[in-house]
Amino acid sequence: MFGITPSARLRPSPFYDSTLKEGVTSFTTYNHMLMPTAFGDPEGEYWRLINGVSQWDVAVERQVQLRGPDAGRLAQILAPRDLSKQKVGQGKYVPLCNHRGVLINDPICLKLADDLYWLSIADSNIWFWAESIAAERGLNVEVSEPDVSPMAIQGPKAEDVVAHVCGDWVRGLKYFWFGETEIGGIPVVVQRSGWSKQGGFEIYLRDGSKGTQLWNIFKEAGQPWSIGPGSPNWCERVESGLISYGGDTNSTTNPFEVRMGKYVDLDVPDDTVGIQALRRIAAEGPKRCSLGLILDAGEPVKPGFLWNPIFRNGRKVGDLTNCIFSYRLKKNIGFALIDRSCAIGDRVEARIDGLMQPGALTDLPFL
Ligand code: THG
Repeated sequence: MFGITPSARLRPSPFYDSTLKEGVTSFTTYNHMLMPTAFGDPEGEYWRLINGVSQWDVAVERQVQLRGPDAGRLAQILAPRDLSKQKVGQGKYVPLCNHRGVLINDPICLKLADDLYWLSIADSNIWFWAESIAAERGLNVEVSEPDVSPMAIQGPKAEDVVAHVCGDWVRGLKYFWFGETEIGGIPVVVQRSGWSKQGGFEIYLRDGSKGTQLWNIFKEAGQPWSIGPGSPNWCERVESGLISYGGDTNSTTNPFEVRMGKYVDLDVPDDTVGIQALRRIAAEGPKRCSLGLILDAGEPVKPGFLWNPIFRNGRKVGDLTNCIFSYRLKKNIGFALIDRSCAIGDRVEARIDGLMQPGALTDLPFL
């Protein structure tokens, strides 16, 4: 359709050549990089993730590294979730909020050592924010971006593939826990994680010059399980209720509204960014909540632009932040960010592409 002009602002992924070779057909932009989103067979890519094993270039999940004696203090200042019991080798999913309690990112925080943390970030600039906060609070910590690029191996067969490459120790990893190792001399971190609910691992490549080599090691090792290319899968993630920062959230969304309240600890230290606002929001009760919406229309609906308005009895009550035809449910489903007065079972209408689409509110996740 059109090309993309390279520039210094667009960082290449170490797996770019590999995904081209795999036949990538579209990309999206994320953290000033290109992320593959399709390889020409949407339904096949979906079922490969559900039934088999899928290999993803997710180098766009860039790392913000905190290193120094105050790294742990800085992590706790940035994240309104209690990190005091986080162990070396453990990851935690953390909301990051601004002074108004608005969600500004939702990274996984990896603790590599007492003085070394990575925030594996979603699509917003956290480096500037973290570095300024560290300096203004006089902390002894360096904020930087290390040479680290994640690749995901996802699906029910992922564990067999990763164990075949790395050894059986990976089978013992608990969710979000990780280990440091080498694969054919290539330094990596192997974590049980990934943006799907089908199980799997992320391999954080620590040498950007070895992307093609690492891709091919997993591609070859995965042949007995019919591994193939894929990407964070929109259909699967909506079915599974995974939130996309910047997709399902905007400049007004707080964590309580998008089912992230369980990752907020209101008793973190008072100098945590946003905690005063979060305590106030929690006390007043959030105004909106997230529910699922299942449309009556049985044929795939073209969602057009997202954040489609939702009406109940003719009054606007919220927004449909995504909408997709579910291959497993055979229905159009999406997330409704909606007024607290709405409840599971309510009948509503979403205006999509100029048409009113009736449906019912339901619990999340769908599956
Ligand atoms: N992996 C890594 N970095 C990432 C992502 C990832 N950075 C960007 C983005 N994804 C960050 N956002 C998420 C969102 C959800 C999850 C992980 C990262 C996730 N959530 C589970 C859930 O909601 O059910 C489990 C959370 C829990 O219970 O602790 O996995 O995918 N490296």
